[in-house]
Order: sequence, then C-alpha cells, then structure tokens
Amino acid sequence: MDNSESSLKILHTSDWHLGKRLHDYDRTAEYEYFRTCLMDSIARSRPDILLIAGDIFDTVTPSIEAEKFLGRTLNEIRRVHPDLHIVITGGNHDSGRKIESISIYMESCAGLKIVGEFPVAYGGENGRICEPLYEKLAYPVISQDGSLLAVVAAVPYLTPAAVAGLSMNRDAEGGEVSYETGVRNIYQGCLSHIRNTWPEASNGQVPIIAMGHFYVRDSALGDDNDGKGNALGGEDQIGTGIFDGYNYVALGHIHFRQNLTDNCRIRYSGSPLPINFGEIAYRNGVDLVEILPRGCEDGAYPFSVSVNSDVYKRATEFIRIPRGTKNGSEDAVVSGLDALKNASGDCSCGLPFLSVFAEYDPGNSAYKTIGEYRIFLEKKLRELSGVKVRLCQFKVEMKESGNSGGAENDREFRSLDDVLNPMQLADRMYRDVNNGKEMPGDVRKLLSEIIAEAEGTREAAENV
Ligand SMILES: [Mn+2]
Repeated sequence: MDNSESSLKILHTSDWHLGKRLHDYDRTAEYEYFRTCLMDSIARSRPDILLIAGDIFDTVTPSIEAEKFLGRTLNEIRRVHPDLHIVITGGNHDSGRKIESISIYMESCAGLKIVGEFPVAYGGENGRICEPLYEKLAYPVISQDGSLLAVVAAVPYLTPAAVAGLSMNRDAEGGEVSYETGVRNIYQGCLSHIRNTWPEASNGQVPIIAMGHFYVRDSALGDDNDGKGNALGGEDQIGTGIFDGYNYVALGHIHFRQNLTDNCRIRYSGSPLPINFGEIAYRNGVDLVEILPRGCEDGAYPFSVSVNSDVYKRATEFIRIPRGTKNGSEDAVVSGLDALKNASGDCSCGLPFLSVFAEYDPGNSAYKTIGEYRIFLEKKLRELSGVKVRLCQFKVEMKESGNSGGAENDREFRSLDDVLNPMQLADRMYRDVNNGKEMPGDVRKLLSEIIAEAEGTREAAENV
C-alpha cells in the first residue's frame, strides 16, 4: 500500500529562545547555523506543516537582532517553500502580542497562522461571560488543490489567570476548577469545535493536531530547564488525558526531546540547540513527524505516527570539566585544563564554551588553602580564556566531609523517578544551588506541605 500520497508530514520544533545569551556571550553564529540546518531539514523532508510550539524568543522584549533573525528565517522558508503551512504559538517566555505582530513583517502571510495570546470573547449581560474563541485557535491546513489535509488547534501558553478567567472553568458556586481541568476543558472544547466545523475531521479522514506549551506530568525533566521550576509547583502539572481525541500533540516548554506516549502521539521536540549548560547531553534538533492513515480498525485513533528526529551537529562545543554533574578532583581539573591548551580551537561558530567545577580536598592537594588553589586555577583559565575557550562558569568548592553527596545526589534530573519524588528532587536542587548545603528544616516542612496539597489537588482533578 502506498501511503506517501495520503500521509501528512509535520516538522515539529519549539523553544528556540531567540536572543538568549550564554553567560553574556553572543550566540548569533550558532543561530545562523541552526537556520541552515532547519532549511536543510525542510528541503529533505518536504513537510506540509511547520509547527513552532512556543518560546520563540527568550524574553518578552527581544532584541532587534532576535526579531530580525525570526523575520529572515520565516521569509526564507516562505520564499523557498511557498506551499508550506507555518503555525506558531506563544510560550511562557514570549510576549503574546509580540508573537502575533510577526506577520506584520512577513512578505506573504498566506499559510501562516500565529496565536500568541489566548483569544477570548466577552458576552452575556454586562460582558460577564468569557468564552474561548475556538475559531481563532483552529487552523485548517488546506492544500493547493483545495482539499483539507489536517486541522491544527494552535493553543498558546495558557496562564493560570487566562484559564481561570473563562466562565466554563467556574463551578456552580463560582469557584475555580483546577488548572488541569480548566486546560482540559479548553482542549476538549476546541476539539468539539473542530469536529463540528469540518466533517472530514470528525469522521477520521483527516488528522486533528494540537499544540501546547506547558509541563505535562510524566515528562522527564531536563537539567536546568523550564520544566524544573514547575516540578515544585505541582498544581501546574497536567496529565496526557487532556489530549484525548487528538491524533498528534506537538508540545513545547521542556527542552529535552521525548515521547509522552509509546505510540509517539504526544511529544516534546525539545530545543534545536542547547539553551544552557545543563543541556549539553541532549541530542538537540527538530522532529520530522509523519501521520499515516492506519485503516479504519480503530475508530478513536485512525492514524499512526512515525517520527524521525533530525539531530543537529553542535555549532559550538560545550565543555564541562569534569564531565557529568560532579565537582572535579584536582587531577581531573588540572589535566582537563592542560588538555585545552592543545585544543584545535575549531571555531567557525565561536570558541568552545567552558564550565569548570573544581573540588578542593585539603588532605590531598598541592595547595595549602582553597584560596591558593583558586588563584592557581584562575591563572590557567586566564591563559585559555578568549584564546581557546569562552569561560562560562568557574567554581571551586571545599570537598564535603561526612556522608552527604554520593552517587544518588549526583544523578542527573532525567528519569521519571525525579518527577515522581518531588521532595527528593527539591533536596537535590537546593544543594545544587546552595553549594551543597542541606535544605533548612522549616523550608523542607513548608515544601512538603505544598507538595502534599498539590498531590491532593491532582487526585481530586483525576476523579472528576
Ligand atoms: Mn517555556
């Protein structure tokens, strides 16, 4: 059977964080390299739709350079691939209005859908009823010959206030439903709107795709990225059940590429390049998604999804001494820095970024004090800095005595256990941020209460 004609191809990407500097170093060259990679991915895979699921910019007030980069990228895509549909949604880092203003600068806005802010309308007596404008979220993907290929629910980042402000998210007494229930109402409401508007979407002839930008429960956290903060505020967490009925869900927010369901139906594409040092182990890039009709044996999900991840070569090297997440012994740090003296300095996109985490062990050091050791390392770093590397982070810490630390604490935030045991995760994060100090008892108690409350809320939401 030849599926090539009837399959739908999507290029799924998110979290570009344009304008992001790394420890104050400019990253323009890396982003230029990313544009080349992206153009190449599009040329090779010839997608029908390009989905960019939020956090286009790093801040709500991006630099002119960041805006120009986006404008040039979109115009170039449009010039080379005039038929490609482009759907862009805002993330929590973006200004919704700024994102929506992008189209002003486009040479052609045909086939371009941008939703920065969540669209609502006020009705009823004195405008007291607030409803989502589903017609502004739903984007029908129509081919050159006029046939419907898919419908996209282009849902931007949903602030808790936007979700709570909807009349449908109030219970009978006027109280708020949970964030998760509120978000579910939005996605399911949009799905009903799509099915009612396009019969081909209601009978499984064309796939229905959702976009979203938030932390979804059971996603593995990357180190040091946006999702980490949310792991502490349990009430922000959302389960995959809210996407029931959608054939593919293109998520942004977590920078670590992953599937949330084993059939690839709900996924994060991750960021196309490491946004910070915590992400140096990621295989960044974009995802090429193909949605194939599966026949009609399964009424609910008549499509199957196959994903090819395009992993991009690093434009600039990230070097951490030592590798992993621990502090390095004197031997490891000194030999690591010495090795850099002979580095080739392959720097088409700038010198490698370097972070150094050293540990001073008074009982086993060539230096009498931690201060002397630091001065020695600083001298070495001055020789390398700007010549062989760009120095990002440098820390020297006293070796911990006693039993804290150890293998368990050095694990990376990458497994599901991290999400399932928020207190342990919080303990580790606290130590990371506070030079190895344990979390004070009162903070710990408060946090456990918050977590317990959040878990209670989650259970309540699941029982609705
Ligand atoms: Mn985000």
